[in-house]
Amino acid sequence: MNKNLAFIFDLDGVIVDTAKYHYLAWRNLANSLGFDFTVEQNEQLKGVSRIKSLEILLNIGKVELSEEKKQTLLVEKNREYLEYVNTMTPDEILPGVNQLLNFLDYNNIKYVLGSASKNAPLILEKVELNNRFVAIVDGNDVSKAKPNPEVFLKGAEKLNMKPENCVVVEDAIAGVQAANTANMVSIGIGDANVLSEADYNFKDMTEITSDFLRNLIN
Ligand code: B16
Ligand code: MG
Repeated sequence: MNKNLAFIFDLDGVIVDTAKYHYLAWRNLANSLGFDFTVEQNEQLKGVSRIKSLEILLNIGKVELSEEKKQTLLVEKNREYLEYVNTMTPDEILPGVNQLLNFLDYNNIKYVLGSASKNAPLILEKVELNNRFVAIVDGNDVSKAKPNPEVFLKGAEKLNMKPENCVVVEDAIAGVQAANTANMVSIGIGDANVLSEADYNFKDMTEITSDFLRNLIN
């Protein structure tokens, strides 16, 4: 086992692209409230908790609702979102992910999931990755959403690793900030201009080469 390094993976935008399903469900909800919601606006919801996502959405539509109504809408949105999730198969694992996990397995480097999603266990099951992670830390385990580092610090505990020996792979600004605050190494997946706070940037998971990983390990 490599005792010097371990990985923490975000889920949406890193392992799978569930943002497109979140978008369809949030857009439906927005339409039902009488306003539109664009793909560009959906960027604001990436990595953000479910309740915070609703608040951002309502702010976009300039709609004010009671707490009770918000709870009803959250249940409805999640019900629709899960209809999409239930159609997911291993084909939806993003390119480069399996190769990276295989590299880590081969080098005895442990890894956990660190996601804001309360649906993370189901999603991993649908894409048949549930048995590969040492542990899953998700939205059910934390009280403070990213950019608070709680989810990643809990991940480090599960890995039995010091935060400074953990590498976080994230696609959202809030996630990169959470990793940095936790004193972990941050890898940003996506637009390097958007994720400029990350220690390392890659356009997508296929760009993380074994040479890069070997340098990181050593
Ligand atoms: P759920 P991640 C996040 O997943 C998504 O990026 C974000 O859009 C979503 O609102 C959040 O999970 C909560 O998801 O409604 O399934 O609990 O990127 O942290 O893996
Ligand atoms: Mg994400």
